[in-house]
Amino acid sequence: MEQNSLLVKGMSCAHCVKSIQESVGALEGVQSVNVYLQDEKVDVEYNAQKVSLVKVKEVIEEQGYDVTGELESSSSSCGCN
Ligand SMILES: [Cu+2]
Repeated sequence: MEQNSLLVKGMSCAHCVKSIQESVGALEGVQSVNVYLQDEKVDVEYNAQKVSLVKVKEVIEEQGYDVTGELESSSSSCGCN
């Protein structure tokens, strides 16, 4: 399971939170979605075999928000694969 944090601009109320949670959460392979309105951050946990981060970003952008970046994966991976 991969975990990433995306920086998302344009979220302003509980409705925004809900629409992102529902649209991203509906993707196959997405395990959990946490939206932090104050931090303009969306944490997503997903199965990389089933869904890509690119797809997650697309879905957020389809809802009318801007994905401006991503934070390093919060799992303690060493990156050597
Ligand atoms: Cu809103």
